[in-house]
Amino acid sequence: MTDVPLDDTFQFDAQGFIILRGVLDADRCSRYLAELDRLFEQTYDDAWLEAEGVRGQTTVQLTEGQRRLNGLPLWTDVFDDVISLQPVVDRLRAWMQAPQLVNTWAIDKTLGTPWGGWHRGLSPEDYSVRQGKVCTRMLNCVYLLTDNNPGDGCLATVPGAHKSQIPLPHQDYRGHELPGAVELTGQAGDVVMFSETLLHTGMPKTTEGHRTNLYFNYIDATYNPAMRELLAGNQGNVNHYVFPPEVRSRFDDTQRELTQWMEWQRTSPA
Ligand SMILES: O=C(O)CCC(=O)C(=O)O
Repeated sequence: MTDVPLDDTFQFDAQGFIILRGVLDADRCSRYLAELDRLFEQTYDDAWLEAEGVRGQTTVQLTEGQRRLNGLPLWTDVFDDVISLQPVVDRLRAWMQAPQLVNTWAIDKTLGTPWGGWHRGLSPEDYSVRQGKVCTRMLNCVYLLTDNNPGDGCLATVPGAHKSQIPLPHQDYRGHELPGAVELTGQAGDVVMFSETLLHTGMPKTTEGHRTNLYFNYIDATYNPAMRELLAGNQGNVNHYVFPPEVRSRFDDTQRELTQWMEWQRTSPA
C-alpha cells in the first residue's frame, strides 16, 4: 500500500468524490467493452427470483435506452483485475475502515435514456472524519469505459452533499432542479470514487453512441449487506453480490481479501 496524497483525501472529504484520471488504458477499456457486448447478448436464469418471498433485481435490467448487468464476476473473469487496481485499492483502504466488495454492475446508455432519481446508498451518519482519518461505510468506484462528455448521461452529484443532513425531499426533485447539482464529466479510463452518502443520479443521454461504465461498490466490513437488502425489501439482490468458491479461487490475494466476507455466506435461506 502506498500513501495516498493528502490533496486527494482533502478533495474526497470536501466534495464526497474524486476523479482519478487515466487509470485504465485504451486497450483495457476496449477489452472490457468487448466483454460487456458479449455478456449483454447472453440470457440469464434468474430462477431464484421465482422462489416464494424472494425479491430482487434480475441479472439484466432493460429500461428506456439503458442496459444494466449485475454481478459481473459471476459471469466472467475478465473484470477480476478491476478489484485489485492499485490506485483504487490504496484509496479504498485509506478512506474506509475495512473495504469489502458487495455490488458490481455495468450500465450502458444510449440516446433517450432519461434522468435517474436522486439517491444515496447510506445516510450522512455513515460518513465521518476522526483525527484526520476519513471513514465512509460505503464507497462506489465508477470506471469510465467510454468518454462521459456533456450530454452523454453522466453521473451527477451535489458536491459536498455527502454531509448534508438538511431534510430536503431530494427524491422529489428532477435532475438539475436539485440545488447545486453538477455533471461529472470524464474520459475513458478515468475512475470516479464517491462516498455513497453523497446524493447522486444518472443524467439523460442526449447524444449518439454509447456511454458505458462499470460500478464496483464497497461496504465497510462492519456492515451487513444481507440485512441491508432485507430491510430494503430486496433480499434477493445478495445473489448478485456473493461469489461462490469457484469464482474466488481464481482471485489473487488482494481480490480475496477484498471479498473475504463471501467465505461465510450462502444465497439461499438456511
Ligand atoms: O451513472 C449513472 O448513470 C448513475 C448510476 C447510479 O446512480 C447507480 O447505478 O446507482
